[in-house]
Amino acid sequence: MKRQKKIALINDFSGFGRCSLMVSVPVISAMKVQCCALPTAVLSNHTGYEDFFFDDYTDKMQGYYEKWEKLGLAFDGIYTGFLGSARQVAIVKDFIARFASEDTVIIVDPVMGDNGIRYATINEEFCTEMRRLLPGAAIITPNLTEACLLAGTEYRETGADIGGLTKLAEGLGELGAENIVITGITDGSDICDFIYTADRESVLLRQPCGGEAHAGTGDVFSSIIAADAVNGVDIVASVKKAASFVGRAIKLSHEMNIPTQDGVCFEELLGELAE
Ligand code: PXL
Repeated sequence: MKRQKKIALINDFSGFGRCSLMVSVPVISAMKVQCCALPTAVLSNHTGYEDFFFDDYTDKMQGYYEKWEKLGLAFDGIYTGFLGSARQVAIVKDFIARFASEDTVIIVDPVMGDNGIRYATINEEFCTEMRRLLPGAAIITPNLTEACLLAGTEYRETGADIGGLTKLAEGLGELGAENIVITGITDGSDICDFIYTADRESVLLRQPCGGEAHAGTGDVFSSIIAADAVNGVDIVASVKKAASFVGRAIKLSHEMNIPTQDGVCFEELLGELAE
């Protein structure tokens, strides 16, 4: 009998804008993996909009997951995304110490910025703290901006420069991450994803860019990676699947005139992930 896998999702709840938990829960559920959500913050909409309501959950998280501990919960995967404060890094580490077994896969999406710019709530201290989540992470999924912030190097659009990307990923490997997936690298009219595997092989995947960058695509991408990871899917195959799904979602969102801030209309394609 197949045992259904279970992931703890440590991420914010942004009511509008198709990102974080509002994306991860449907995507991972469609892939038949059970989702258990630990909110890091509650927002009316993501921070890419001019104004947003922001309720930081830093002081509530521990009391919340202590009840999970009382329930005796255990997880096949722990997937972390947007954190509401630098202090939450220590809280997430405590969560991992309490809930991860040897077999638990840790997936860290170090949500910090895009296009060389930090998100509104992310400061320098936060980036420094975030490095502490890399040891023990089986997979990390930074975009190029986040990879540079973690490595402490200046942001530079690398294009498909495998040498430069390998060097960047090596630095993140030295900080403790096992598989490093650098997402959404623009190279001319293509969009590339770079994988620096646990065996320290460099793999670059590319596809034609289907439209303008949309908010929340990193969350769709990492959610697919997380669901596959707990099911033991090979990382390169998983990145191919995630990149293809996100690419099609961007193309469809362009055709359906979805504003870029409002995320991608992944709902239209969700059924495909169940196959
Ligand atoms: O999609 C990344 C993300 C997640 N959560 C919040 C955000 C963003 C990006 O802007 O603001 C709250």
